[in-house]
Amino acid sequence: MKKLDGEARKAALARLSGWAEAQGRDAIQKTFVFADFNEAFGFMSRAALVAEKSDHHPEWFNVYKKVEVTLSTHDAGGLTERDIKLAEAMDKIAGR
Ligand code: H2B
Repeated sequence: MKKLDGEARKAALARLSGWAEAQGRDAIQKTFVFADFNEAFGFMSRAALVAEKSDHHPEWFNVYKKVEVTLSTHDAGGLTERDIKLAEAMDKIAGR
């Protein structure tokens, strides 16, 4: 999988909303805030199934109703289309 750069990268990032480029590494990040822990963990459970099925996994940190997500393709050493796809799936699962 090829790292996204140039115009392809710009176009890919433009497809997403609420995701920002990480500082100091080639990755994207978003913080999801839910109503409570049950909603947050439900999101994580559904996202985990998508991640496992597509063999592409998030880096994430959960505290109560907040889930901080970082996406990067480790095998490629940076951002690829696989991260954009997972970001879109997570937005859909979270309903935003
Ligand atoms: N997830 C992410 N985010 N990046 C990867 O490069 C990656 C992964 N590689 N999940 C997969 C698993 C790889 O390690 C396995 C062996 O297919």
